[in-house]
Amino acid sequence: MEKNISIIGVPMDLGQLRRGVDMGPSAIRYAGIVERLEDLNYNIEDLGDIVIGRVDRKGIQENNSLRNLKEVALASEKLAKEVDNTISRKRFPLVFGGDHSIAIGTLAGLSKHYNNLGVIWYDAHGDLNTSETSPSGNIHGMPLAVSLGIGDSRLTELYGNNPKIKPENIVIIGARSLDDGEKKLIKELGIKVYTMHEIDRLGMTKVMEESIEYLKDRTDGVHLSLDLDGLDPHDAPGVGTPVLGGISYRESHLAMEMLEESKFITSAEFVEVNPILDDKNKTASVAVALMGSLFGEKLI
Ligand code: HAR
Ligand code: MN
Ligand code: MN
Ligand code: MN
Repeated sequence: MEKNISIIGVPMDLGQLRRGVDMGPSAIRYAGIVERLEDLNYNIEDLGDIVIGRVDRKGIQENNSLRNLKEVALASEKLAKEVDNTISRKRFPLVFGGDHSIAIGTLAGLSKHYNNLGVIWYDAHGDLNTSETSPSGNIHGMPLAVSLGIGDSRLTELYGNNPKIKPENIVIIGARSLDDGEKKLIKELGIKVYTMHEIDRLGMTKVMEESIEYLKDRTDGVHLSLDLDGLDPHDAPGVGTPVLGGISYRESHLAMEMLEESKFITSAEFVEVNPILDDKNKTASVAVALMGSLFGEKLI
């Protein structure tokens, strides 16, 4: 793992309807991420937070098929630039959300540096909706589709080349709430998915072994996009769209440890931490603990 890490906060809450997820980056910092990584001998630079435009409450409540599109697109551009610069400076971008719409910007920035960027999408959801298939109009349910070049051009074409990633370079882990349009897209594009069924059936060890094997030779960098709702709500209650029957805390540590051993993760983001819905900052603490494992913390 690159020993120089740059933290980028993205206090974005416009990709969905639950207030409070904009406080995610603060909650993660408050849970001690900088000290945790410094203790592992990383050089940490905190770039602060991307400025998110405000919309009036009416704009948020409006039943739009792409809610708050303008502000989400603007923030994505800013984030893309910051991520792009970070890689250019040979540092590891570590992005804190914010709702998952921010992955549009992260992946756009990363795409300037890789021809075959791998993506591990650790999530209860597929985030493969478009304005046509979305049941909610919430952009946080769309970032993976957008990055594949599918969806509104104001999102797919931001920050240059389109598409940003290829379907064969994606692995989704933890899915258990997929909309019909998402299932259809997964089949059409042949995206590799480990739903909770496969995790139950094979165990996390095998799931990670297979995922690493699958991505290892076909990619020139691998981004981890970890939505805290991939975990079971018992372990990560502070998320806007919890889904029962998720990945456990220990299984998640195992996954992070195996990714650390693989040595192929080149960027990461931890999203959907909502301290307002949380139980004493538990979810941010879980995020920090998982980052500990991802960056090489050992139990002994
Ligand atoms: N699939 C639903 C939608 O599009 C719910 C998406 C919830 N998304 C997240 N990100 N929390 O994974 O609205
Ligand atoms: Mn210390
Ligand atoms: Mn998500
Ligand atoms: Mn999710």
